[in-house]
Amino acid sequence: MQDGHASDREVRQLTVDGPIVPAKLEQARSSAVAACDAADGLTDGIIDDPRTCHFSAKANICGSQTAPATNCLTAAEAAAIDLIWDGPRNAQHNKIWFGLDRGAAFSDVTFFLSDVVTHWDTMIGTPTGERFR
Ligand SMILES: [Ca+2]
Repeated sequence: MQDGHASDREVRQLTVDGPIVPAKLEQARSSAVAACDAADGLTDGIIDDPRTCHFSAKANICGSQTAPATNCLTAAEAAAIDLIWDGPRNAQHNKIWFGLDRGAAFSDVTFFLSDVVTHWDTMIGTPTGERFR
């Protein structure tokens, strides 16, 4: 990984080739909500403006002080989740699609992991499964 961003191959290795179990994804999601929920002035389980939430999954790495009691992450898993939240970038590290909002369920973006990640640099997947360059 160079300057904080992963290549197509690295992202694929972190996600598709080594899937993160759903319980860990859900823990990362709820940790992000716990960290950012109150920032909008109302603790209601909803992050009003996810763009203002900069929670990093690295806080959930096993053994760290901020790690959850269960479903903590390896460093590679945390890096992969942060990349999913950040969104895909091309070889020049420019964003080519939006990331997943922190607080949104990872199950909503199965297409994202299976299609977009495997063709990170050249293809963009849409929620309807259409593809275009
Ligand atoms: Ca809130």
